Amino acid sequence: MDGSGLPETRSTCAYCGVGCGVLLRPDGRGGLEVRGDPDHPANLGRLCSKGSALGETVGTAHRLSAPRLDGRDTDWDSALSHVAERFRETIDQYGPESVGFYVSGQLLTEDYYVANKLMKGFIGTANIDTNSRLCMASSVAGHKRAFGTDTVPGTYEDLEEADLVVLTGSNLAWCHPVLYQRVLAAKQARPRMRVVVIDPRRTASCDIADMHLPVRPGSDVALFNGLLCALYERGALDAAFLAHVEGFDDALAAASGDDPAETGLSEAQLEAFYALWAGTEKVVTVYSQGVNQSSAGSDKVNAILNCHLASGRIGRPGCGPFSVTGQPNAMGGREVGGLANTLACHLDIENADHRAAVRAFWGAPAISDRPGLKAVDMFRAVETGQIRALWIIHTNPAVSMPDANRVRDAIAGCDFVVVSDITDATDTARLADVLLPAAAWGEKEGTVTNSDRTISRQRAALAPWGQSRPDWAILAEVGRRMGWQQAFDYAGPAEIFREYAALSGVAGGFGRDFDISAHADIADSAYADLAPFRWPATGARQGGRFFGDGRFFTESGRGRMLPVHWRAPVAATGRDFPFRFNTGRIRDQWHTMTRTGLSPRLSAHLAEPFLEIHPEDAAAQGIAPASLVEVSSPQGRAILRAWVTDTVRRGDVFAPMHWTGETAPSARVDALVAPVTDPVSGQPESKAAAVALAPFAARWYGFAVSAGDMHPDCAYWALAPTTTGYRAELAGTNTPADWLAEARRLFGLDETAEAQVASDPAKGGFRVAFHRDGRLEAALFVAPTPVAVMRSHLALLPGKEAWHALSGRSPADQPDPGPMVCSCFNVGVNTILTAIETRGLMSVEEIGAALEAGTNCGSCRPEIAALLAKAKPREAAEQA
Ligand SMILES: Nc1nc2c(c(=O)[nH]1)N[C@H]1C(S)=C(S)[C@@H](COP(=O)(O)OP(=O)(O)OC[C@H]3O[C@@H](n4cnc5c(=O)[nH]c(N)nc54)[C@H](O)[C@@H]3O)O[C@H]1N2
Ligand SMILES: Nc1nc2c(c(=O)[nH]1)N[C@H]1C(S)=C(S)[C@@H](COP(=O)(O)OP(=O)(O)OC[C@H]3O[C@@H](n4cnc5c(=O)[nH]c(N)nc54)[C@H](O)[C@@H]3O)O[C@H]1N2
Ligand code: SF4
Ligand SMILES: [Mo]
Repeated sequence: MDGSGLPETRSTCAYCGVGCGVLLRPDGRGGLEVRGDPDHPANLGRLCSKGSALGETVGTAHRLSAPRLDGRDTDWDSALSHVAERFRETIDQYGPESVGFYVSGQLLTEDYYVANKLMKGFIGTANIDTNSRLCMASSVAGHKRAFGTDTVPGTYEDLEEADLVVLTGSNLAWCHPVLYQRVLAAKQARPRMRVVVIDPRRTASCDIADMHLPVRPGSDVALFNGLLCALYERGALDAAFLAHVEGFDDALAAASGDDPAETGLSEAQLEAFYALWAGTEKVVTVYSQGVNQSSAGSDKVNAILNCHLASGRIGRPGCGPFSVTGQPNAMGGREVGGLANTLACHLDIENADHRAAVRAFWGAPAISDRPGLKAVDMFRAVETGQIRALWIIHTNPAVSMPDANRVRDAIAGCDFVVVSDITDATDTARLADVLLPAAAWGEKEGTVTNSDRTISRQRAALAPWGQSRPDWAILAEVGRRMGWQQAFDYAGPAEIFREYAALSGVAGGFGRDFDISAHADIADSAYADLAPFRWPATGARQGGRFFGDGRFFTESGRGRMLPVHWRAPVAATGRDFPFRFNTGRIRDQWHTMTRTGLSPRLSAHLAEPFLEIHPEDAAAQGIAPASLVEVSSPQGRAILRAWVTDTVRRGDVFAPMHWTGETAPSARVDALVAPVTDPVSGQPESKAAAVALAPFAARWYGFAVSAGDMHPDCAYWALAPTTTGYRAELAGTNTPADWLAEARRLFGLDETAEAQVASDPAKGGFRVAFHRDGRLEAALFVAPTPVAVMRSHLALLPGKEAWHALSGRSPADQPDPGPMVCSCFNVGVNTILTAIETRGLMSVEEIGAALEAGTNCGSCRPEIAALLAKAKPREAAEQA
């Protein structure tokens, strides 16, 4: 395909917890060609839009290439000595509790293992926490309460074999797209399969739903408590399985005290859901951040687990609760014990025998005997000065933590901050005293565990960028320089993996679930070739499901049902802050966009931060479609584009979490979120802030395209890459005195760029297009109301001869494709709508055949279906 002749390297996708296998081949230009691995059990060759675009996000000039100390490039030796000395000095002077690591579920297991060993065993404090606190902590807590360990009982095949798949607080279509496609394919093959989506919003996942329950935010416990009562009343409990379960009476008594009406659903909706669940033997309940990211997250998890335990719908094919993990190695991080309240290999920090065993295994001088600070408390301790040296690895907390402005200020005020990242262009990296260049995905080696306990290799297909080094190597070197030469003397990831597998055997000896000791002696060559496998992996046991046999990891050996009660989100909505602020993900961006945000095709799907708001709420607040909204909470404010839509409930609004100081500084949504946490798991309530809305009083709105960098300086801006350069949305409260001069400043263009101007001062309109050597350099469109120009057409023009650009429209012979729907084949809304109208296309398949849209990764199929649904009634009306 590429002529490079190089063999393909088998690896695993960099992004979500589905953990798809990929085949990588260098493209000879520093990038990679990426395709799905047909032999990987998670995806069998499929990839979603993000996985398909991985090649566009590697080997770019955005990379950090050398260590940096106080803003200046330095060598590794100086940087690492400095880090080791400052941590050592801080510990000597203020004790081990004065330092912290904040790491990530995107680290490879080997990286994570070294970080955890260094902190818990050698520095001797458990002040290591991870962004998994913002992600999986409630599932971990719920699992441990019910099962005695943090175990995901089932496998992906269960989602295909189930007769009922319930998605609660999961937008699987956008966040676990390949798993979603597996469900979709199973449903097409077996039409009696039912899908229920429980989500306050009507999401893309509802495309395959037989039932959508738009619950009141935070009310899942009431819903599942109602289900438990319904299972009891309908005789749908499993008496034989209940013999292996304790706590049933208390759980049922608690459940019967809750009123399912708290969900805001009608009697009929509740009855239909309960009847379907009770009447179906094979049920899988998939849950994700709508469950975890809640001040009642752990109780939500246990309310779900209660129903599966009581009905015996667990650990058998097609049955079970299923917590889908977000990050590529969220599971691996939990397994190594990377959370502040876990130890290693599912051993418990509070258990003296476990501690002694791990300490002996590591030959460690110390072992932390109590949980460390969980993320929110950790940054609070940074703020108060209790933590004086902080190392942030593979995460961007200045954006993703609740109360993000306060967290950003706390990091800025910390005595000593080390950040390991692949780029310096992040809100957090900008605050570092020492910035360390990490080797990125595609350049480093290790393992990850996906949502169904499958451990796969990530492998390198490219040399590390510049001087960058793998995270494990950076951590191990600091460990050695702090004086623990032998404990951190690793030759490579294979050696770390062997040690880790051996330690898991120690855990297995304590009867823990996580045991991969079959690999404790794995040779380097076997590690290099390691094929995906599901844990456990011991001499006696390989993979499989847990708990179908009624054996659990609690002290009694029985599963545990918990009495839980519904409670409302902590931030009360009321007169001052009447709206419920929900946040989450969009299809084509990954978190803080440091990688997906580099891809023009991924950025074309949704190029700007937005706020979904119900039409009646928008009307009542005087918010016009496509205008800007000012959103405020007691913590902060944001400015977002209004997306008026009835997919949200009245009173709820939704905004994506992705935009940052780098891409849209006034759209950092975590600036609005209160640092409220679940009392058991410490996970923040990221989806239920209380906010007020008001029209943003923009004096002018702008849209710009440019071949080169832009330097926006106004109240609102959002920047996105295009195939020709950049595009930006702009808005301001002050009108520049000289628009032409302002445009030259924005684009960094001097007088040598020829300006073509059209202005209408009376109406507040101004347009300028800059040309050089007959080619368009940049163009700016300004108006007193949201600018109406053909954005996707204009984005194609920079670098081309385009004297018509100033008109803001495409010439008749070049139709405007409209906003991007299919990012694999660059097919826009207008192209699809036109094809539906002029060619009479009736199905997603027909559109695929005609335009290719939706035929590669399939991530956009729900959107194509929605366009069809919209277009068809119109067609019917026209024919009538
Ligand atoms: N495209 C893309 N995919 C990703 C990621 C990404 O950044 N981009 N990130 C990955 C990561 S780390 C994670 S953790 C996963 C997250 O995957 P998901 O959890 O599926 O994603 P979210 O959009 O955060 O939230 C899911 C849904 O929860 C709903 N929700 C909010 N409040 C409630 C509630 O009270 N009850 C219920 N039942 N639902 C509620 C929201 O409306 C939202 O639709 O995605 C992973 N995959
Ligand atoms: N309001 C709100 N807030 C949320 C959420 C939400 O739904 N709503 N979701 C939460 C969840 S579930 C999650 S998981 C978090 C995610 O939030 P973060 O973890 O903060 O987001 P990322 O953008 O994934 O940050 C990863 C960082 O690692 C860098 N990086 C990439 N590769 C490497 C590497 O190989 N080594 C190193 N050292 N660095 C690398 C990237 O450039 C980037 O800066 O956000 C949480 N915050
Ligand atoms: S579903 Fe997409 S993002 Fe997730 S692992 Fe697979 S290809 Fe990567
Ligand atoms: Mo996550």
